[in-house]
Amino acid sequence: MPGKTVYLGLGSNIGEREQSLQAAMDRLHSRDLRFTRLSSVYETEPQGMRNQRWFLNLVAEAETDLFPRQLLARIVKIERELGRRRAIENGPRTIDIDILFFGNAVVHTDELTIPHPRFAERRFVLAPLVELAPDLRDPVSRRTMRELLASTAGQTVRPVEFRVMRPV
Ligand code: PH2
Ligand code: MG
Ligand code: MG
Repeated sequence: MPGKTVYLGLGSNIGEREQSLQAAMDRLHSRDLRFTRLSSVYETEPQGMRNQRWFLNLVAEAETDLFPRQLLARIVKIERELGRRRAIENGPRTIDIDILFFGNAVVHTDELTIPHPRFAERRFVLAPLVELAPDLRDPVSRRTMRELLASTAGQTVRPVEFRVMRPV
């Protein structure tokens, strides 16, 4: 079964950032969440709360048979296992895993908003997304990732050599 195509955004700015990204990918991968492609890893200037270490960010594409709530439950469990403490909004974290898109679904519940509510203003999401899916359209605004990237500026993101290996 092909399932739905989802895009996940991963970020880390505490501890061994490379290791946290790889560990999160390894734990997420499963028979019902199959990674197909990964973007480069970027070192990115912190947004929201600026006085913290720079992040490593990447975007992963996967096929899934899960429902959005099931995927979220799995993500929260893995964030906890990797030492994530939910303290300060936009503050430092060992690992953050965000659902950016879930097929063309638009979801608004207390626990979950899809597409991710702030993706369109974040270069640390759009730069890696454009690598994978430049023509993907936001189901809400109908704009492509390439168009949205062009309208964000003044946020430094730079690809680094380190690559996360796709779990198989
Ligand atoms: N995540 C945030 C807030 N700010 N900045 C960067 N560069 N990368 C992130 O992943 C990030 C952020 C909240 O999740
Ligand atoms: Mg998050
Ligand atoms: Mg986030």
